[in-house]
Amino acid sequence: MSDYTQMWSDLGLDLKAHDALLSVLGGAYQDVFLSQKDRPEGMKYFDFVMGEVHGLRIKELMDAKAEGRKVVGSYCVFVPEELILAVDGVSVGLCAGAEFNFEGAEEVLPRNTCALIKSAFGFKMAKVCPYVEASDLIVGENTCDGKKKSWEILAPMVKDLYVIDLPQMKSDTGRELLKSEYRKFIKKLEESSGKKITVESLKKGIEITNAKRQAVNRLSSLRKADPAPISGLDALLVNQIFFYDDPVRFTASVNALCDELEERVKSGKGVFPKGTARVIISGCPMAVPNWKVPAVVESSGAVIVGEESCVGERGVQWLTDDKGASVDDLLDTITDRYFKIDCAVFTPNPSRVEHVKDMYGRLGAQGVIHYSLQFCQPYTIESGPVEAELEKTGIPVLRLETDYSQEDAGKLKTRVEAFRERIEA
Ligand code: BJ8
Repeated sequence: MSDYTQMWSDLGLDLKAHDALLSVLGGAYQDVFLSQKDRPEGMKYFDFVMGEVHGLRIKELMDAKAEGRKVVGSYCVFVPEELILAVDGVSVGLCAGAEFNFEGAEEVLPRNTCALIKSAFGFKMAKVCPYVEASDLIVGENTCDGKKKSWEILAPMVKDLYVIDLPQMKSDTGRELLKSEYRKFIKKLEESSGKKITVESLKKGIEITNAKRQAVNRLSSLRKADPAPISGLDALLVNQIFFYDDPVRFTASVNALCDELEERVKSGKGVFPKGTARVIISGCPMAVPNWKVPAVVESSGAVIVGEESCVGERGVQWLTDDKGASVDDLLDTITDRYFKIDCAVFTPNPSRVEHVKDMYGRLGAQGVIHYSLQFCQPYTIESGPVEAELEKTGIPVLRLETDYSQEDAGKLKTRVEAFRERIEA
């Protein structure tokens, strides 16, 4: 990696804490990813991106800012990338997946806040996240109570925080609320960037975002092969990088990876032996570098063949229709697309379990691991009915509730191994 010390210092990072973070991450990456066998050649690009995730990619963001483009950071797949691209902005994900500076986060948040929120605060307060510091605008959204209330605490810590209100029910009034919030968000983006959204710029944003989703969906569908042509860990990594990389370059790299995987499928080559127990993970999103559960699963003799998650199919399964003669027409198609997202913050939320059933059949899975973060009420509460409904239709389910610490890794492994034995039997 080149020397980015000056850039990090200019961004206001705490260089000592940042070095400590990078060294832990580098070690974890080596252990979890680079030690895997028979990885596709196409993963080299994603290894490179991860190696430069705080380096070259941040330099690109700084270059974009110097050209007058705005960097917009967000924490949820309800924030439409199409709109950010339509003002020539750069969209970056800010969710964090490491137990870092939780003691700092717990000075301003209750201890019983989910790790995803605590991690975002821990990173911000320790000044170790160049993405947060590079963002000209940060977008929060009213989803779970934890996020909703923590925006009030985050607001004074960042340059410009904008919060999108979201419906909680899939009703006509809910859809109207979403559309009017997206309309207000357009206004905010236009003010912040000084650029007006036009039909052409919005169609371009839709095209780029759809292409990215299509590439990731192509990758998902290749995972139905037995033997699996790619590990669940590597597929998750691609889904995580989705939120950071340049979208056009990312799309090309995923498609190149898929070309290689198609050849693997044709020749029957895989990363695990044919007949390895196949599972789907369903639940809370896993942000970089949250790799604990997939690493446990794939070191326990099972392979992950799909993620029903916002860092996975829930975030990309629908495309946005690009037909419309006005910005308002296109805002309707964007609203229609995002209103389908079946996050557990909605009540009721029946389509999520239907999606898991569909994935189970389509990807030839033998079991579902439901993953909730401790203190995440929406997913933890929904896990009971999801388990009951899946088991009723003969789908074996293992429910896991965990956090970002490594302390329970051994216990999780024992439970996953027992589950693998159950589905193999
Ligand atoms: S659309 S899943 S990205 S809200 S884990 S912070 S829910 S207490 S992340 Fe999410 Fe958008 Fe929904 Fe997807 Fe709250 Fe749960 Fe924490 Fe969570």
